[in-house]
Amino acid sequence: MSVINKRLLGAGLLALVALVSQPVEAAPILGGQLIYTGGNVTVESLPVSSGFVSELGLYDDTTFTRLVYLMNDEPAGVTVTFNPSAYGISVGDELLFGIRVVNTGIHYFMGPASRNPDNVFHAAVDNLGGGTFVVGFEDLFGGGDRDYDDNRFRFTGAVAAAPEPATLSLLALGLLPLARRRFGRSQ
Ligand SMILES: [Ca+2]
Ligand SMILES: [Ca+2]
Repeated sequence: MSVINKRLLGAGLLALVALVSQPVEAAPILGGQLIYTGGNVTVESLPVSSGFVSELGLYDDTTFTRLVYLMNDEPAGVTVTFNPSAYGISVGDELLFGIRVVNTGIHYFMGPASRNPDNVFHAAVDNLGGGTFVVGFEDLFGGGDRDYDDNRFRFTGAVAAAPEPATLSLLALGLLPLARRRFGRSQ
């Protein structure tokens, strides 16, 4: 491996470390997902920005049926603590939260846009660090103004960020050519 390639690979690895160890000040991630780490999860309703009322629920990540109703989005400052394992969630499973907009009856989910009836992202995850996550939802079909603050909930406790597929694939794209070059030259 040339010195330059070694430097590039080193830079790539440093970037990887920086990305993995520095989620705290990142912008909210559209389509972000949460995973269960075992124990209780606490959720608190934060101030809303919407004319609609929505219900927050925990959903099954394969059938997208609601496992439990947790709370309405209003008023702010309401706290609910629950144990996801009581609803069949295992450690390492996705904690799939969604909303049911009471005014329209439509359910929207965290994670990929393809889960939603309009094929649009409906939730953004803000990793505040220290195991605290704020999830903001968009409550209009088609995404509306896409401000992702129509209702917001703060999660703490047995919850962690799922690896971000977009970040991982970008890293893979960046590092793969270096690896190819390295092995190509050694022959
Ligand atoms: Ca909105
Ligand atoms: Ca709004």
